[in-house]
Amino acid sequence: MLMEMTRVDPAFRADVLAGFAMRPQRAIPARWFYDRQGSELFEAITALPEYYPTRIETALLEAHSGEVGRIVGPGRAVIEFGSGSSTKTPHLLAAVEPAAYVPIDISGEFLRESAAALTDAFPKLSILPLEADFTHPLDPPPGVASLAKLGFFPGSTIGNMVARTAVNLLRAMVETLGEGAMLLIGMDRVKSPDILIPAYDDAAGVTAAFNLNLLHRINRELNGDIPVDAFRHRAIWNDDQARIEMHLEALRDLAFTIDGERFAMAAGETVHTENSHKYGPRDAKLLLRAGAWTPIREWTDGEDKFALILAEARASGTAP
Ligand code: AVJ
Repeated sequence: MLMEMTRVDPAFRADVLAGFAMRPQRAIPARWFYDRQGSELFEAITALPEYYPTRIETALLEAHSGEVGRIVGPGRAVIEFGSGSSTKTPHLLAAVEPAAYVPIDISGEFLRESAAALTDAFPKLSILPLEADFTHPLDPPPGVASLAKLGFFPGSTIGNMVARTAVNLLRAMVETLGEGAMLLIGMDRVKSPDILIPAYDDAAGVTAAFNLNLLHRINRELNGDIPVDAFRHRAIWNDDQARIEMHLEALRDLAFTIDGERFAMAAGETVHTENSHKYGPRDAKLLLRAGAWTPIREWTDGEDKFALILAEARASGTAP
């Protein structure tokens, strides 16, 4: 039988080996969650009763895409950063009437399937998927060079970055999207840990499976022998940094190898696998301004759980 061999991704290998060796806190960047299984588990998370962000953001897009369309006007290229399954995108595309749609995602197979599904819904739209890590600077496809751009960065993915990385990315987006660019971004609000913790530690254990899949992925792709059953998922509210942290905690003293390198962890030690920063109304706008975007309109749900913000790439003026 023919086995499909997964080539080793050198960036994944480097981040995992460095991450397990990191002191005082072991940490692996959250983008490595999204292999095929991880992308599917994330889709399952978005349907959980405890995970409110996707439902609220989708409802905000349903309710307000028309207004977004009136502000930004037709004929732009919509560039979506971290498109995943693109489930929220149809509302926006229908209202904005873009000339082209460029979904960017790190999970290529997933990206192409989602793009194909959108082609059926928007047969006349030029869809140009880009398999890339959008945290690095990138060039939009040559076909959209002359079009004004609308960046679309939903899901509060910006929350996965610490402030300085988020600001660097927002500034890189100004460069990527060019003259006259606008950005529609979703940002999750600060709220009670009684709501936040269950959203990241659901009763059905889907988020736990999503977090633990990272260890399975390491075993699959980097020839690891991590005893995955000896870890448990943890979701912690870090109030000082206004973020949910996900960790994988060793349940006993452990030893394992990854690509021939040996690691040991003591019972209770964790690997930090994700940050999900939350933003108050002023925090959100300050972050955008620091990233060279001027907020021009904001929509939230009745309970102010999640915000959708439209910004444009122009200086806010006034004194230096
Ligand atoms: C990728 C930012 C949408 O931080 O809420 C969901 C990922 N992690 N549950 C988030 C995630 C655990 C998620 N986003």
